[in-house]
Amino acid sequence: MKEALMKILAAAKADLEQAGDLKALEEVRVKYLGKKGELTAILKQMGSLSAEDRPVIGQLANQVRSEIEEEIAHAGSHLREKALDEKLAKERLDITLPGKKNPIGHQHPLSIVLDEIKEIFLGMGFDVVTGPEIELDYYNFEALNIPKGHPARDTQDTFYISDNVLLRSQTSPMQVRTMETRKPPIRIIAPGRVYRSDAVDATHSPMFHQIEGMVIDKGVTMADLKGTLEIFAKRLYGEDTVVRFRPHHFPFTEPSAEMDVQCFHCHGEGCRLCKGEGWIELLGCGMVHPKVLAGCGIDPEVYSGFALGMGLERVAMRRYNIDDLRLLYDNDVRFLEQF
Ligand code: 2U9
Repeated sequence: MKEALMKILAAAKADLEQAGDLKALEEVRVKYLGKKGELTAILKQMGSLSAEDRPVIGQLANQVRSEIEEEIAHAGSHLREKALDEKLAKERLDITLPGKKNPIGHQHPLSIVLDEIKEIFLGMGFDVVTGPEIELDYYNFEALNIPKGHPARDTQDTFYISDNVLLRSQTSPMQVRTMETRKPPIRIIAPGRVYRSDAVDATHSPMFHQIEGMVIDKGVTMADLKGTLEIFAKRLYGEDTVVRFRPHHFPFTEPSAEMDVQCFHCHGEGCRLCKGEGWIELLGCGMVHPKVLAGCGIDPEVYSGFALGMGLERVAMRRYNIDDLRLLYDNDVRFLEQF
């Protein structure tokens, strides 16, 4: 029994020498001191010893257990220190390295321009109204003085879902809905997506964005229209912007006009940028047709108003000199991150 105890002590020390990490150390502890360990097995045989050998062997066995436990404790503190050093070495943070740049998003150019336009009108006391993109024929055409069979319906190549339900081809329906629900004075802009059955090319898309506006009150005149829209153009393109109004026709406004801004590159002389015109079209506008007012329950004898409409893509493309509409919808980060 004595020789066996000495052998176990030597073997345990040898195994502890080989234990390279805390997991191996625990295996050595279990091998010798565990319930089924080699030293535990010896201690279980103590009962078979004579009365005179038992105390001697018992004392020796306890000495061997204590020595193995001390060796394990020593090896454990060494291995824990080694593990900590390895961890610190692995997780060493070189504070001289440049910080990791978290890529931040960019606003889409259409959103940048839309926010600017909204801010200008909000600054003039307008509200922003939004509404359904799937609309009734009534709000998209009839209420705008465009009865069934009117040629304006064809030119707009509208997406019909049924006889009376369609994808709105302009945001005008929101103005009709607002006139039905609010009493004048009304000052609103209606931005949003509109849909027309156009083949996709550098200047056309079946989905694009419009911003329309409307002012309804007592005594509103063409002078108010011109003054408001000139201020809008100056705030959008700069205080030295020059505008002009050309007579036009829309079924929902009378008189109607189109407003151009003088080419900021050639100041009206004509150049490549403005295709030799000297002027660049910005929006359409006009005095709200009396039939449209009446159709919405607003007495044209008491109230008058003006309306406007512009294409958001056109403004953005001109602002950023983008020559292909499709770039605005491709979601190509190489394009979008420039804004
Ligand atoms: C109501 C009454 C009048 C909205 C208007 C325009 C002129 C106009 C086009 C600009 C480019 C549409 O995106 S575009 O193709 N729009 O020129 N829109 S006046 O007039 C209204 C709207 C609603 C009840």
